[in-house]
Amino acid sequence: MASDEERKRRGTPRRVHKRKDIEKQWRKGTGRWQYAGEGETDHDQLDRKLSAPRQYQMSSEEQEGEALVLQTGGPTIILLDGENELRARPRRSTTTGNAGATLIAIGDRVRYIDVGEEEAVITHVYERDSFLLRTSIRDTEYAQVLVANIDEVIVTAAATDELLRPGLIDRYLVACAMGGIDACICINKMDLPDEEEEAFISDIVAMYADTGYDVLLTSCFTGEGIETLAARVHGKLSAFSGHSGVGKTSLLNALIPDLDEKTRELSDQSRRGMHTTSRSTLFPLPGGGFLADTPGIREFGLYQFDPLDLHTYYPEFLPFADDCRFPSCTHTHEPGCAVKEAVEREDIHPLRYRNYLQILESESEE
Ligand SMILES: Nc1nc2c(ncn2[C@@H]2O[C@H](COP(=O)(O)OP(=O)(O)OP(=O)(O)O)[C@@H](O)[C@H]2O)c(=O)[nH]1
Ligand SMILES: [Mg+2]
Ligand SMILES: [Zn+2]
Repeated sequence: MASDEERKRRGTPRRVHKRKDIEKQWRKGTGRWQYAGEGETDHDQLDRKLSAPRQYQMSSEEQEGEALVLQTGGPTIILLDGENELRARPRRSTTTGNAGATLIAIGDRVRYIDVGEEEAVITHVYERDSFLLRTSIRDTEYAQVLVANIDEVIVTAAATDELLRPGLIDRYLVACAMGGIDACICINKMDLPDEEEEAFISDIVAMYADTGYDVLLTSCFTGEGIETLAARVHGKLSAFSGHSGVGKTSLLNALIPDLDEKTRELSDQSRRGMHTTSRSTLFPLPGGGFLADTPGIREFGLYQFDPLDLHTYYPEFLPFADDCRFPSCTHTHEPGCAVKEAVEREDIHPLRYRNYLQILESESEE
């Protein structure tokens, strides 16, 4: 429910409790104010209408076509029929089947009208089957859809101390699971680690493989794993997502000959936090399918996070969670916690448990 202040701003009346005199007074007034009776008041109805996605009415069937959104975060580009592309813009009356802040994301299916001069106007955005959402860590009210309707997100990291952060990988995996998208993991720059680092990486690979995630190891420099990656994305809609500098754009260039997207210059390597890719783009793959490049993300908040749900996104916790003494166990401090016991026996990888605790802690700070 909206706060009183917010209602004042929107001009929505304050909720009035059911009382006979008020009810009568309203009935004398305009129909709009009539009391709705049990359960829902007119105010509730109005609130519901305001927060519901706008309904779509097709303007004219011959005039409109369907398209796939290929690019956002610069000019919006839509793909019409598998070949032709148009620059597109939403109009003020664009309707959507989706609640939430992001009107158009890559992977969205839309209806459009060709308005000439190689421009299109988007009239409607279809409801999304799945989406990858992120919020700003500081402002968790506001969610951004990074990609929509994607078959698989390739959570990308790199084989260096700084860029192999299982904590961030876990956040991505949880966000994908929350949004209904399959995920796999790609560790790039496998030409870099020495023997000792390789042992650490093998441990991480085994940890994720044990929980059921596929892990691909790649190098854009030696070509290691590129064919496996190509087979993985063939014919699907996939997206790279991960920290800036892990080599998402480089991988894309390796998979799509002649693409030549801009990657970070070697001399810029030390400039931390510099993002080379600033827009999200879906590129057609040579053998069929699409692959998205997205801007690197350093911080990643989870939208509508419920601490009691987090363990459901850790598949290897589930068999133990049933045996916890308390049904609402958060697996942090509770006595008789079977998850914690499993961590002690190393039936659950301690690093995964540490990531779980970190996500819980950071998402509970407000
Ligand atoms: N050693 C090594 N370096 C790589 C590899 N792949 C990419 N790089 C380098 O890593 C740097 C970052 O690569 P990008 O492809 O720009 O990384 P990105 O993930 O697209 O970064 P953002 O666009 O900022 O999110 C570049 O200097 C690449 O040349 C690799 O397999 N091995
Ligand atoms: Mg990039
Ligand atoms: Zn527990």
